[in-house]
Amino acid sequence: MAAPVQRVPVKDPPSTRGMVWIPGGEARLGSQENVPDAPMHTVRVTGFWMDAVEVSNAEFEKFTKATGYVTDAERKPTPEELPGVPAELLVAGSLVFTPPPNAVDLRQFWAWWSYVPGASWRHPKGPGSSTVGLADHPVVHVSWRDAQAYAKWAKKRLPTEAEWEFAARGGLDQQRYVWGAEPKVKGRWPANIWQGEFPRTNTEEDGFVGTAPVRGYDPNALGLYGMSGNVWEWCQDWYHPRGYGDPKAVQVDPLGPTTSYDPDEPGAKKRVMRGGSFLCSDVYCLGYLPGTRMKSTPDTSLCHTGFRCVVNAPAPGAKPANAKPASAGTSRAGTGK
Ligand SMILES: [Ca+2]
Repeated sequence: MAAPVQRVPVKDPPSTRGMVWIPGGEARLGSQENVPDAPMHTVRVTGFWMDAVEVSNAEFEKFTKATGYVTDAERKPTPEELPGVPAELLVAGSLVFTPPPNAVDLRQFWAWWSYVPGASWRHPKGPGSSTVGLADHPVVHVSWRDAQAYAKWAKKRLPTEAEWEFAARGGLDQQRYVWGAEPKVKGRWPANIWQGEFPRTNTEEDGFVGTAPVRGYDPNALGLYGMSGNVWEWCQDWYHPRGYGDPKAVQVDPLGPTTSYDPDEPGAKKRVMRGGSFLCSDVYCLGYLPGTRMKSTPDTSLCHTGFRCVVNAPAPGAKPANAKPASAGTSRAGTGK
């Protein structure tokens, strides 16, 4: 029997405007696709609030205007951050998806990823591009560190990986998709992923080649939009292929492993990303399914990665926790690591 979660009063609870209450409970999480790093396991999660949508360009702009924050992609890397890299190559930029001109082996991911100097959340495709017309699209080219900075400013935090998947499944038990068992709903794609021959031909059946508006598709059963496809979302956890612990034990509000390991790149410590992106399809990337995982270093930014936040605050209708100590909130170290 797992230890009960310690409850502490929440003083001055944060605003939950634009957020959805995720009732706590127990669920089977993990991939049904026999993905080695995501075995099925049982998690018990305390209720929390989650942003209904991914953080949009408009919301991120409010943050940068209020704080003057400069993202990792906008900042020239130092020689200490990238030892051994020639000085002329130390330029601000980010990773942009570029369809290759010729057929490629799907293992050669470098064939469609380019480090583009000047690419950032303000210039998603590089110099000359902008976010005009994309105010309600998810912000991209934000690193885990950038997401942490935003969350701190917003008095929120990044979700744990368990919270993210628990919320994405929305009470549907072990379903392949966040909307159920079938790939389409009433003949339509319920999420922004990739249709066509990856990575060269996007037939845009779902309406979008790149990002879609944060409310571009129907929400899941809990009222969360975009929990499948569109952009990957940073979680606070370190990535480790065995990060779920004992699959036979019930994990209570797990915070993830205390260190990171990626067998594909053993020297790099990485954070978890969830939910997949507009580049996902069953041919290339199952990341848009609720149980599958991705990882990247905390300073990496990409054109298909954003985030959303969560907070611990009293449940809807609960009495203020500072008046009655048992109503809500947990002792979890929820500010990230
Ligand atoms: Ca699409």
